Amino acid sequence: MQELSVVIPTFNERDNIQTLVPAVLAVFADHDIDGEIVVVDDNSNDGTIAVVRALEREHSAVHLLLREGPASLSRAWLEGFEAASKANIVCIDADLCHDPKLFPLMLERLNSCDVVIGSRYLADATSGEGKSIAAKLASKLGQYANRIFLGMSETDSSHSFRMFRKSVFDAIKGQMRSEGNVFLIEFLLRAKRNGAGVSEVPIVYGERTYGETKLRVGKESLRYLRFLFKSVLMGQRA
Ligand SMILES: Nc1nc2c(ncn2[C@@H]2O[C@H](COP(=O)(O)OP(=O)(O)OP(=O)(O)O)[C@@H](O)[C@H]2O)c(=O)[nH]1
Ligand SMILES: [Mg+2]
Repeated sequence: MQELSVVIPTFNERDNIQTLVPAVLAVFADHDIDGEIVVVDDNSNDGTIAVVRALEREHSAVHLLLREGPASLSRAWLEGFEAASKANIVCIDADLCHDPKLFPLMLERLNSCDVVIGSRYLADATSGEGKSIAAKLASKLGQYANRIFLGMSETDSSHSFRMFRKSVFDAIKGQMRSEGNVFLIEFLLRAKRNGAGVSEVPIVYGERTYGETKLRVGKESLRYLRFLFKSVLMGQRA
């Protein structure tokens, strides 16, 4: 039986988390996975907390981790990974853009590598049209820059949908510095520099139906440029 902690950061995702948690539990049951779900919430004010508390009461595999202090997606990932009790971790957005039915394939891949990324850019992947042009452009340019300046060979080095051995996280967690989405690139860079083997699977990247995006492209791009500049200056390549 394979172990899996599913870490889901949430900020105002009531309608999505209500659908996602049962879908994840169904994948655990159908594929005989020894799984748990860790929802890391930043004090949502739309009823997300009440929904997750009710799911927590109903299913022993569901846990709610309520963050303290200022909201931070990167801190939510960090604290969620830290709280995960299983040998493998998968990081997934709450907004139903990532399909938990891919977990068994990703787990199988983990038999021969340490990190599996759900890629939006592999040949067989498909991506919804819902994102802004700025978000799409920033993501694509970031992929090129990561390849050229950081020596990353992956097609999607910045995506949140990824599975990894807990030991990969444990080895690098003390070095993680980035805030926001750059956390994901720093995670991969440090994991690779630490010898982790990385594989990618193509995904169908869905569209957000309920709730609003929290992504601020301008702010995230500035954070990214700072990170890139620092990494290049310090000679940090994959
Ligand atoms: N705990 C926590 N979760 C957050 C925070 N910001 C975003 N999230 C969650 O992180 C995930 C990704 O956020 P999104 O707003 O979907 O960002 P995105 O996927 O880049 O953009 P869209 O899919 O276009 O909305 C979702 O599950 C959000 O609820 C935060 O500050 N704290
Ligand atoms: Mg999203």
